[in-house]
Amino acid sequence: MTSLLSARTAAFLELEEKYGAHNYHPIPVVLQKGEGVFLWDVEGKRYFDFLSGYSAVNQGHCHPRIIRALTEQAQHLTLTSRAFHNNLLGKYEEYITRYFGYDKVLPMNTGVEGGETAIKLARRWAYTQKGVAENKAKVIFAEGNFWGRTLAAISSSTDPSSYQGFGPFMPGFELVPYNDLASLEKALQDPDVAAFMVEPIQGEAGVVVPDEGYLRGVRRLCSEYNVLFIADEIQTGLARTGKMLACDHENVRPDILILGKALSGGTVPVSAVLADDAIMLNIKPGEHGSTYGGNPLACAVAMEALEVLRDEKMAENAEAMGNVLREELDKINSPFIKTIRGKGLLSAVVISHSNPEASWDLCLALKDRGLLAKPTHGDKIRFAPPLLITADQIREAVGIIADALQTL
Ligand code: PXG
Repeated sequence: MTSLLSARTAAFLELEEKYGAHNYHPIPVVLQKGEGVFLWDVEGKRYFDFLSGYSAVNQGHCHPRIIRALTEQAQHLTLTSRAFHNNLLGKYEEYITRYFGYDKVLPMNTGVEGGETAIKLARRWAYTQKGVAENKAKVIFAEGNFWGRTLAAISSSTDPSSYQGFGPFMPGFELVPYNDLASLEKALQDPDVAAFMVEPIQGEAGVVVPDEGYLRGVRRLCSEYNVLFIADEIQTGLARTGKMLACDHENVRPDILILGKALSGGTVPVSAVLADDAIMLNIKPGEHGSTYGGNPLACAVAMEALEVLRDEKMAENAEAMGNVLREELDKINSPFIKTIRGKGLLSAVVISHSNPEASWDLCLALKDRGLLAKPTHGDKIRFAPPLLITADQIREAVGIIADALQTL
């Protein structure tokens, strides 16, 4: 099924098709404006945003405070590189380490760089602190993980569309099933293991929520076997699941915490790796970094983005509105909804239909009715609106979803 496109929209699509690499398959909508929970296309049509830039826009589109911080700082200083100091880096480092309760932060840009940084920290810690022999360190990942597109990230992937045809792969990576503490314990018994890197809820895999107690179990096992627990909270963190961090649901503190996406409220790429001195100080000057990491524009924006989350009680709203969303979705009487799952405002429905294209078709029907969402892994559709959404807006959006399901 294809929805009818105007000549105007088609022209934008053709331009991308002709001049851009074909590495994405977007929903055919061309957006030009965003405000809060809404997006507008080039025809002026308004949509509920139920993706939030894969959770980069938790604070809502063009949040006025974040945009003010961005534009004000942009008029003074945007980048110096780390060859010199800048007047915001220390202030930001103090702010974010106090906010999350770690000794130190290492600032990067994209989420995947945060993951790479965490793994380098863990390997270095294994060699200098744990006593693993040079080049022998192992990092364990969970099957179904997604942490980006670099060669290291795809080396831990179990999704052929991520890794196939891009080998050879990074050595020293091993996999265990997600949500399986017995398998994890077996893997951690190997004395060469430096770290276990895991998403508290698997986002890209389709919002896979582990059993209650899994994260506490991971914490206990990592401590018992002297292995670092790396939490990839790039998609789950920053109030998305109803707590500031998804790890907070089980009151566990990872040894290394990776943040990204909403750390800039959807403005510029900002990621951060947080850890205590015993881990962080093993990397010395010249051994890691990035041209844009810690730039003053990013520092100004990240502080405001974090402040907004707290001031506007976005974690609390995500918790309350997530419950409303799943209650309302539960009321829809459709044979095509197989499962509804999630935590806070990170939700997904699993579609069951004889047509393998049903989820895609449903997203087109949603688009036609004014709601934007995207399928992941065929049959799953993530519903993750900005965290300032209201109960009335959720009811209106679920009305659209119920109506669109009728077209299948
Ligand atoms: N960790 C998690 C849990 C993620 O969801 C990353 C790391 C990587 O972040 P960067 O900023 O490097 O993309 C993600 C990214 C996409 C795409 O189009 C990315 C994500 C989800 C869906 C699509 O690459 N998450």
